[in-house]
Amino acid sequence: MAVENTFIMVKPDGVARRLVGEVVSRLEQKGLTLEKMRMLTIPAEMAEHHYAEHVERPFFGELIAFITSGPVVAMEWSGENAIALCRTLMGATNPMDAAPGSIRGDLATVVTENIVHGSDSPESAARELALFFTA
Ligand SMILES: Nc1nc2c(ncn2[C@@H]2O[C@H](COP(=O)(O)OP(=O)(O)OP(=O)(O)O)[C@@H](O)[C@H]2O)c(=O)[nH]1
Ligand SMILES: [Mg+2]
Repeated sequence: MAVENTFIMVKPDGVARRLVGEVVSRLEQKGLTLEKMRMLTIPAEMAEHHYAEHVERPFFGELIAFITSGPVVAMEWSGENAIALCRTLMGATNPMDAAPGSIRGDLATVVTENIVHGSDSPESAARELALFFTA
């Protein structure tokens, strides 16, 4: 058990569908702590840095176009095991596989528009928090 900080983002579809409060509420009710919050429209170059691990994937262009298509809400959350806990609350990447009760399982239908992003490791969390909160 260790207190972790993680980067969570409500993607453009979640903002457009007025689900920011729903996402924040679920993480707060779980017992996690909201540390920072920032609304922005991500510039293309920043999006390419954020998703650099996916640059070779066939859906990279679609991913960048989508994540830059409107405002997002970027957040830092903390708590015991916050990284894995947030991934569990988010549900599987593809909403078709995401369990009912999870954010994606309850609220999303297609893989590109899956409402939230969450860091997948301590290294990703440090990199993503630096990208969004110290730039
Ligand atoms: N169109 C398409 N998009 C995909 C596919 N796989 C992943 N994505 C998108 O790319 C994002 C990043 O993929 P991953 O990092 O593997 O998934 P993830 O960690 O659950 O999602 P993030 O929290 O957004 O990083 C996903 O959230 C999806 O929106 C795919 O096969 N097709
Ligand atoms: Mg990921």
